[in-house]
Amino acid sequence: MRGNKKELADSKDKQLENYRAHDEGKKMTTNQGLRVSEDEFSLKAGERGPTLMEDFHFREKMTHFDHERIPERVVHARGYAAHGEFELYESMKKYTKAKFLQEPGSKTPVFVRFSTVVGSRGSGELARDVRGFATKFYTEEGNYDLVGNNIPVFFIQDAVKFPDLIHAVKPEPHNEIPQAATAHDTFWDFVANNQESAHMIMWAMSDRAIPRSFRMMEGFGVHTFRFINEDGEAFFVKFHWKPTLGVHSVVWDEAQKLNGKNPDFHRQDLYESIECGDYPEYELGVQIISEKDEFVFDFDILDPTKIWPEEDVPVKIIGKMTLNRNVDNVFAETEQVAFHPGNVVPGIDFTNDPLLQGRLFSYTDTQLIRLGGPNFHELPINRPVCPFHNNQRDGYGRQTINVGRVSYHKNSLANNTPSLSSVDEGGYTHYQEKIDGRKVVARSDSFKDHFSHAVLFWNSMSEPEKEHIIEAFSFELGMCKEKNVRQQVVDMFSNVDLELAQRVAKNVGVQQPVINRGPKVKKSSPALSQENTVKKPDTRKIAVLVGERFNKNVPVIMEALKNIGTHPVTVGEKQGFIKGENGDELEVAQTFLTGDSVLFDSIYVVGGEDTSHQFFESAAYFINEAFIHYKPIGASYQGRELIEYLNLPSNAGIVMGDAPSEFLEEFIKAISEHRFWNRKTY
Ligand code: HDD
Repeated sequence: MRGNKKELADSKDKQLENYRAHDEGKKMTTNQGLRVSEDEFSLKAGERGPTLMEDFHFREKMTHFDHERIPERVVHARGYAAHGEFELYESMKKYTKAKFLQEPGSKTPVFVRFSTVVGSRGSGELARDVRGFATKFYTEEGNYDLVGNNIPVFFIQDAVKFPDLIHAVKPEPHNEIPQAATAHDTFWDFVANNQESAHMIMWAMSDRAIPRSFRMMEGFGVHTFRFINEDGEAFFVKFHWKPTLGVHSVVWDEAQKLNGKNPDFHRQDLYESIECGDYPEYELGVQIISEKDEFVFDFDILDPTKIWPEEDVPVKIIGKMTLNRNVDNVFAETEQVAFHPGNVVPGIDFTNDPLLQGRLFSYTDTQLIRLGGPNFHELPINRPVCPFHNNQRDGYGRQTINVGRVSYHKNSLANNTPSLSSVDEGGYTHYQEKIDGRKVVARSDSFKDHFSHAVLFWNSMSEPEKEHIIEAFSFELGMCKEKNVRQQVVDMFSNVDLELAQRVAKNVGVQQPVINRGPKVKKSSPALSQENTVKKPDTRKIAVLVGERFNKNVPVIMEALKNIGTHPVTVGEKQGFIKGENGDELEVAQTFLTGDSVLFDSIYVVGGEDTSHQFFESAAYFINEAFIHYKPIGASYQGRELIEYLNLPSNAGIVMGDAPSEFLEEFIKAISEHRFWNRKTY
């Protein structure tokens, strides 16, 4: 397809329309198209007799049901996805010939699946875990998949260790405990004995591993890839997704509670944001290093446990992805989508990163078992939007009807078609990197420094972020039963920072290390700290705690909050309508039973003149929770009395006021701040 811009942007949606079935208002039939007259009672020999084999409708319905499940992904089983488009800001012609990166303003349809790594398909979404961030670009030259994570480095350097890593992190095999958690002995035993994981562990213990929303996390291609331009010149490249809402997280206590209050918190947030038009946006950035600079850094640029500090290699923003459509059917799209880091287009190629090289095998292999055969590329969600022709044939579930008798290359019966494409015609050619070496089972010496970037990360954290990391280590190791494992990990991280290791040691009852044998790194990278992220109030959810005879300004303030793009939600004692002092009505959207402070970014307490003691008790619980989670709290009218009565130990992030415009100005500033780490909570 070599269509115009608009056609390309809509091409995936149009293609999917051919496969959509609209069942509503239709007659029920069997899968053979036979109209069904009864779907409640099976065919029996007598009213109270046994069901008969000849009831083909029963057999078909039951058989299909019995086979509804497919194996979940061996990792990243719990995920959620959406459609969208990628728009290019600036041509990348200088670096790559990839067609979708040539013309500013061009739009490419995308499908993005976010996921946790460790848990099963039904697990809670607020696990402390890496998040998958996989994007399929349906380009006119074929599908390009950027299969990344929200953390820019990985646990291991060579793919051959991936099964070991995953065996260690998954629930322990003798009792299948714990679900969706790294806080257990086998994982930390792996870490201590595979110290290349040090840098990634620092990220996993940081707030990055408990994101507030899929909409508020970065994405990274992790590996170093290659760009190749029309002239055959190559560049090393790393990919970044930067959310326009900034990078934000929840606190660990909140994450654990959220898993109970709403284990679907992240998917619901994504789904509802798209439904209400708060489309998630991420800018695409690239870091580029020319081939001649391959060896100028003090780390190996192919090592997937290293970052390219943004201050040294700036991230060039080249386009924006907007997610603007939810799927129609989660199984058909989200579950059956098959990503593969090896799905590339001309102008994008691999490097010798041994982790990437191994991934190139694993993804097709896993789809074969998960999707039941080699034809998964024919599933609607996986089909490229450009035509595809080759001599591959048959296999389970084959849908394409290849016409003609020729299914081999070369041939004369079909004029030697499907024919090959020259480079000029868009034929893919692998970059001709010169390789000179012996076949060895080895790790390059340049991959052997495991701690410098872990220290760089630690140095870059703000004080509150450092505290959270210490708490996370203390929680995780605290859940390990083997003292020896706890001791090994503490000793390992004394190579990063002695105080970190000592404080964790104290918390988990092992000996405090006394020497830091790690690298002496003074450098920091401000881009790594969430303190320096974008802060704005947009799309934030505010619980408005409101009761009978509320102040007449409450609806006015709520309207103003809506107008600036936040989502105020009324929370009260009972569902239904309540009356204000001037007779105005407000509908209570959630009760103290169905809502909870952890489900909101902020709370606004207004109460009412006729609220019960019970209201005050429930509101006090909300306020206390929001307070210990460092959230902005606003209060007006009777709400102010309640806050004063509670006598909280700090007023950081607490905005009180009755005059709407002054109150709003301060409160909105507080909401943008997201959390008040300087709040004393005890
Ligand atoms: Fe992987 C899935 C990301 C290393 C083997 N991986 C998977 C998904 C993401 C990543 C986002 C879910 C895709 C989806 O939503 O369907 N994986 C990564 C990143 C890695 C990484 C960023 C390191 C930089 N993975 C990695 C290695 C191997 C695998 C080293 C094996 C050699 N990954 C798989 C897999 C999965 C997978 C087993 C499971 C389901 C699937 O592929 O489709 O093949």
